[in-house]
Amino acid sequence: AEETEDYKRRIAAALKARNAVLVAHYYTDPVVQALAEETGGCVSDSLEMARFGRDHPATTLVVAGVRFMGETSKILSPEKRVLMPTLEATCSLDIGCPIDEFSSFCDQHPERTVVVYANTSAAVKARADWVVTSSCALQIVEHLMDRGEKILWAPDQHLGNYIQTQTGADMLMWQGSCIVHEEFKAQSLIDLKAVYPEAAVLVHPESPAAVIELADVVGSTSQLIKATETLPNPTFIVATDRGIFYKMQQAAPDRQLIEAPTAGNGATCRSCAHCPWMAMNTLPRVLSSLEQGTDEIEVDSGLIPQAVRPLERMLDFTR
Ligand code: CIZ
Ligand code: SF4
Repeated sequence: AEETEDYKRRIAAALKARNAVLVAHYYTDPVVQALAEETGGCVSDSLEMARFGRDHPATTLVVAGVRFMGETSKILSPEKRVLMPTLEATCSLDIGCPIDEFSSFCDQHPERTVVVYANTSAAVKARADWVVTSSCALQIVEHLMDRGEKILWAPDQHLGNYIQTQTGADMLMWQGSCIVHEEFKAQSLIDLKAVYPEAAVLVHPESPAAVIELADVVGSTSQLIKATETLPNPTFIVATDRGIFYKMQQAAPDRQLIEAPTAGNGATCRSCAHCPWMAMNTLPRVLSSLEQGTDEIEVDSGLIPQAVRPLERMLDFTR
């Protein structure tokens, strides 16, 4: 604990000395989220992280999250220095959607509007017409449907299927998935619901359809946090990364929060409700990145003008 406080003090001082601000995702370690709050940074979802970083006057952004979040910040603020605790923090959705294959998929369907989730590389964004996050995907797809557009969707198949079910949009789907959310198990969730009949089930739409069907609320991270503030239930069963409990506890301190089950029938899961890449964002890495500038995000300057357009479209749409 003393060591933690020491790191926090040193990081706070280094942020100030370098005109830097810490932006953390809801899935990072609670200690990192608390530090971002205490030092005037922000804790949020990927949409608000992007907006905060762009609008903040600091000249260096320290993005505690995964690589696509750092890249998005750099694309929106190419004049700022963007550091990450480690450049090794990536995402299975990003890995599962390599630009060459994605680009030929797009080439095969030139009549479709290309909508990609924020969890993608800069190169994939540069190939897209729209970028969305789970907090605005539904509205943006509805908007495109109203204009009669057919959609090519990538990379998360579960979020894509959920949106297609909700809107009836014509969506051709890339088959990616999140290794954290795909582990939630419907049958175990039914069993857990029976133990806590008064609980509301909160589900992130990167989860499988059978899990989404059991939800009282389906939503992005910010929408699920909001639900813990507004719903009357004494207990919430939560199907998303457990890092989110930090903000849920702040929002609803008197409620019981339970992780949705990840291992059905005694099987073991690979990631058990916590993203292994988000977990790489430790205090020592935040400090060394700041002090040594080792893990700086670079985005090919040729990609930036292309990649910024679908991102700004999203930010304007959700303003
Ligand atoms: O699963 C993720 O990486 C999410 C939910 C990102 C975000 O905040 O949109
Ligand atoms: Fe990617 Fe899933 Fe980790 Fe989010 S939780 S960064 S979608 S692997």
